[in-house]
Amino acid sequence: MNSPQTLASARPLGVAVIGYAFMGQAHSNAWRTVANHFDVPAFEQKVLVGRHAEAVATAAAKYGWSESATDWRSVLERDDIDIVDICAPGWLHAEIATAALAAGKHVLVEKPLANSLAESEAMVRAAQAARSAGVRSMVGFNYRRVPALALARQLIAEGRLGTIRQVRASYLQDWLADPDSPMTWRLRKETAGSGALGDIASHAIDQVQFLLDDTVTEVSGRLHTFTSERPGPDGPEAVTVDDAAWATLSLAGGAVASVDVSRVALGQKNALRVEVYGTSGSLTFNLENPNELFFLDGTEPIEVQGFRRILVTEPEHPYMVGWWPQGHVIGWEHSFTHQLRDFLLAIRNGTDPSPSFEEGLGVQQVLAAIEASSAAGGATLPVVGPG
Ligand code: SOE
Repeated sequence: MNSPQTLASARPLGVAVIGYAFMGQAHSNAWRTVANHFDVPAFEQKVLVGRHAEAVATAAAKYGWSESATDWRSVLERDDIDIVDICAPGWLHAEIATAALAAGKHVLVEKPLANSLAESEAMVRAAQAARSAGVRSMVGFNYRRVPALALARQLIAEGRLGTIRQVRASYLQDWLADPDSPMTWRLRKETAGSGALGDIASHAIDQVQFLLDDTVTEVSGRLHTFTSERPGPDGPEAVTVDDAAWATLSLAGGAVASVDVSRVALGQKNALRVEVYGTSGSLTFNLENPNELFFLDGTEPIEVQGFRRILVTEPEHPYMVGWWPQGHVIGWEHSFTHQLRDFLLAIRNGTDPSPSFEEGLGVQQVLAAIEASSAAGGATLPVVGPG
């Protein structure tokens, strides 16, 4: 394994992003922004990688990359590339990430970690081997870096809610509500692994574990596909993944959670909602209003108790010191900028960033248990760790 570039070396860290569609654009935007707002180690936006030469060259010029390339393997051979940020679809994560780690590159990979447990386990093994050589790896559950959700975790850790009893997490979208919306790689099991489950329940489950700093031990789940065929380029194609998923979860610390996700919830655009209920307080959040966290302090006299809106825009709030003067709101894309800030600081400080590949695997294990439970008619099943 090659040695990673560390702070001791004088030149800026060289960055490659693989993938230039939605997530490649979101990550590129964060790479373009992060050093304007946070004190991070110097880096250069070297190369954007994609399959179609012309399209990736156009995207690279637009998103601030010095060059573009079509062969990710040759990019991994380059000595001037230190960080590989993988925004390619899930079926490519394991192959690219394990090769990049073996080449001594620090790796950030979009969620979900991979499409299967076997691939996720291989990625964890690669990350562990690389870690001992100082190579860092992280999975991109960007919503951990929404300031309001980071604040929610702090309040829970400080005991402001008492003992957590119950969490409701839902992630509702409607971009597949129209049965005539066309087939994409996200609707084929062999390319996407699963549907709403892997794509957005992964975020909701990660939030439950992140907010409570706890682990899901048992699940009962159900998956459903409402539209089983969609128009493809050569006629109708079978949809082989779920449109929606539901699960109840038990956590090691004694809390219970419900998760429901959908990509056909007409009218819900990108609604990641979280409600946390403890013995002495409650919190609610909706990503469609990302600067707001609602907090109820159950220790106040009952006649003045009520949910209070915290506008999470003060420099005292997580990440906000990097942005505008107090009171100025930020948006969805900032979570990716914060994610890069934390990843780059971990590289500079020689620490392991979170969520690690192990944490990503933990989410995959919960997803796999929900899928197995659904296949078994909703049976309650344990979350099974690696072999
Ligand atoms: C599509 O459902 C999607 O782009 C997810 O893949 C992302 O993780 C989420 O942030 C927004 O919705």
